[in-house]
Amino acid sequence: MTDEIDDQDHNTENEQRRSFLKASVFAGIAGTGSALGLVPTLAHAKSGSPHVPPGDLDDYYGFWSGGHSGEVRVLGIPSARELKRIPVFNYDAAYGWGTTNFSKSLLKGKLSGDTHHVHLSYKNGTYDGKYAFVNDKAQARLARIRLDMFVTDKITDIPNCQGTHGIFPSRNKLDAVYCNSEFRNPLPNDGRDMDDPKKYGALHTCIDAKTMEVRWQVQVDGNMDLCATDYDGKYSMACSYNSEGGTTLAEMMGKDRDWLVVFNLERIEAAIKAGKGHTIGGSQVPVLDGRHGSPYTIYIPIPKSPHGVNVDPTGRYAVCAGKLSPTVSLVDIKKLKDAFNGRIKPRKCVVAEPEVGIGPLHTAFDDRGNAYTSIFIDSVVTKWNIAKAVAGKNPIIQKLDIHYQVGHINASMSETKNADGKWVISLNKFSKDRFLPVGPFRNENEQLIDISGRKMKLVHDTATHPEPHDALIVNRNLIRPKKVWSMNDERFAFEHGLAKRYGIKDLATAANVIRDGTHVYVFMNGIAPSFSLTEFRVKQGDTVTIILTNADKVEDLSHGICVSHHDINFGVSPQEIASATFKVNNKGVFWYYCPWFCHALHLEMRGRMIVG
Ligand code: CUK
Ligand code: CUA
Repeated sequence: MTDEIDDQDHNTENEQRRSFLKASVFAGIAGTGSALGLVPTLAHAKSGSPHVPPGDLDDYYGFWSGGHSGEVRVLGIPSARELKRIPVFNYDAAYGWGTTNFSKSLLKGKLSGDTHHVHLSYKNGTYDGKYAFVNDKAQARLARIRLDMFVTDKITDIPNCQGTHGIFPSRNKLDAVYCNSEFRNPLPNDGRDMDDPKKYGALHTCIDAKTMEVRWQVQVDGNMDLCATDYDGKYSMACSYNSEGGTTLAEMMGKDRDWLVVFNLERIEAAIKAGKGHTIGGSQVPVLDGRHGSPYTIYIPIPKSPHGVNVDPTGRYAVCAGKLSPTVSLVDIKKLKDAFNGRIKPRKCVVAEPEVGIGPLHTAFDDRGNAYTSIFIDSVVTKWNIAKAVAGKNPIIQKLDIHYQVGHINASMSETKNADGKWVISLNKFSKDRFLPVGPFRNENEQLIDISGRKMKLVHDTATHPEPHDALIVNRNLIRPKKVWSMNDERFAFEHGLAKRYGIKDLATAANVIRDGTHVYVFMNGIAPSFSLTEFRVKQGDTVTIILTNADKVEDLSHGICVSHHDINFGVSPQEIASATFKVNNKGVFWYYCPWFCHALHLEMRGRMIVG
């Protein structure tokens, strides 16, 4: 291994174009690259092919956050084919998310969210295949997705917080999910202290991964960004900028160092158990004061406005990127105990601080002791060696150009003990000239990099709908989704409750219209290619609840119901039960039909709602 930086990707033409793009980012006018009429001319490496031939399956599941779309996406890797969009905080007509009574009970009237970070539940340092968790930065929520069915099953409102950003689950067992609030706000936020930002606060929140209930919160100095846990269940960590406590950009960039905040979970749990928490406003969640000087936290100084914290697969090091400093700080997790006991200064936990490029953000790992850091302003991925950095040697192995302005990066299985060093995904914020132009709002460009050899090789560009922030690449053997629902699933409790109340014995064969005052309950099934009711009659002004069961048991045979002019549209997959409730305001005939192509006579799968 040599210490030289690999220059093979820096040909002259490429350099000129990149210099322009870099300058434009500094000047805040990124996005004008195509005005120069530049044509992509890079010759891509051809080996490590991402091609998955027709009929073959991918080796990995990719879990992508969907950013301001509010969803989570599933891709196959290495093909980068999009397999599914799982609605979480957003409206989605295909699945009826935002329409069905179940989804409405979770969304509580909100139809937008901002998902940044998706992480899966763990057992013994690797994925247990049970759940995915994702944050909503817009409305301070955490959602859970069931991976047996790839559906959202819980959404938790996080009290006292705004800008819930970094999240990370426990890595030793299914226990907790830790959530950082990025914005500081008055505590409680009820009209007090509005013009006194010094009194604002940000909270680190612990949510029970099994019940999704909020267990406790710890108030910190500064505001937090990304989150990571260790592998032993002892610590959670948050990179923290704005140690200044400012409210404007200039104020937030005043200091040369901010922090990595480390939370001592054992001490926090003990204090909560001993009843030491206080409550804020109307929330019942116990809160501890973890600001400077508390036994619950340490603040490790990190240059400068750090962004991103990632723990390597050995569990020994946390890597915290500088963002406004060209460095990454390597924190030795073994030293945290001494820092908590006051035997060493927190800063002594930093065992190396190599320069990796301008604007470092996030770091992923292979199985050979190497780290891959995304460098936003330089538009490169820097490969560097952890052991060399700790030994004080030049750790840089290669800098690979990406296109353009990478935010998150991740490697296959990088956030587990079983990192496998096969692929890196670079989630680039600007695509500029890489795809056919589609108007002023552009897709993003996500680039697949083969990291199996000594040199990284760029092998694939993928346009994605804006804006994924983060992604996981998970060995497919760890995920075991089912193909058909069980009609007894707890998800259908509401519909079973209605059936019981109105004496419906079997939802799979139901064909009943039951009036209860001005509320009409319509129980029907779908079996390709027909509904069990080809018509039902209601009165103008009624409220109608349709309870639809897909009685087919055949894999991939979905139905659904769309009621013309009533904004009702939802799907039911095999053996699934769902319901939706709506008002009928106008007399007339309204066709309902099955919106999922289910049969040669799918178009005939319809009926009439007659409103008299
Ligand atoms: S943040 Cu987006 S690039 Cu929300 Cu993970 Cu760093
Ligand atoms: Cu059922 Cu189309």
